[in-house]
Amino acid sequence: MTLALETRFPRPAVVGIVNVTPDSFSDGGRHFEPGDAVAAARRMAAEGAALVDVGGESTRPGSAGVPLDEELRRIVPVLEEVAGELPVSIDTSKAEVARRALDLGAVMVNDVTALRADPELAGVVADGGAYLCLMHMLGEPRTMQDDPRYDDVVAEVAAFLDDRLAFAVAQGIPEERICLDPGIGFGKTVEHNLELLARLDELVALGRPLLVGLSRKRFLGRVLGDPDATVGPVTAGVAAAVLAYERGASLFRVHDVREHVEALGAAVAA
Ligand code: HH2
Repeated sequence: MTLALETRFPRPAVVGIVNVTPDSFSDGGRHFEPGDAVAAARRMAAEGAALVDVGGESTRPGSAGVPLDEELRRIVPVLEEVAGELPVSIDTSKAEVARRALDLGAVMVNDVTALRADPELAGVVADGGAYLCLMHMLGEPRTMQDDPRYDDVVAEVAAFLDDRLAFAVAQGIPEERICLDPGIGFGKTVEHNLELLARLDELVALGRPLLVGLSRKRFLGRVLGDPDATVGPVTAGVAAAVLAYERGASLFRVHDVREHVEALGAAVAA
């Protein structure tokens, strides 16, 4: 029997990012060699990450997809080393990648399309007894930052996540294994991201743990006055994560694990 997600990963839980990609927006290529990715995953776990999220496909604004065989070629050697040893999440939208990752010991699937891209992914998650993260995205990575518009971004993201949660449950994935994510930066302007953070309680009210990905995102550089920023400062991401924790977020997908573990540890104690 699988524990409820909130029991297995009590808040605040830090999720370390291991992008096995040459072109990720904030750590582009740093862990592209399997040995580097394995070392990074082990370091993050030692620094206090509750999970490490391994991904072989970049979702940066403007990026195109990666073919299945290339995504497998990137992530399999890394998962062979760490997925039996550390709690691992697989950042993928492809059922076949998720299946291989779960076979190798991954415990969670992080799907930025919220089960919209691959009709077989829900079944793989259900059959594998895996945890699942459902994220909101408007459009697709290639075009999502081309003038995104909402009437009420928070209400629309909440309605989307509620709908995708119901879909996942209808596909046989127990609700207690699912967390939700507003998808900071995925088809959102700076103002949309700030509005989501300001009204995070409306997403917490959906009743499932909330994962937020703020780490190094470009809007953090832009709010600090650099209109061309492509990466946000680590310190700004840490501050935003602490605020999000105070507003009810549970999981924090981050590049800089030690900094977040320390800051969130202080936030818990204070
Ligand atoms: N952000 C990114 C990728 N995956 N998954 C979830 N659930 N939430 C997020 O906010 C999120 C995500 C993008 O960040 P990064 O991993 O730094 O870059 P890339 O997608 O280019 O690998």
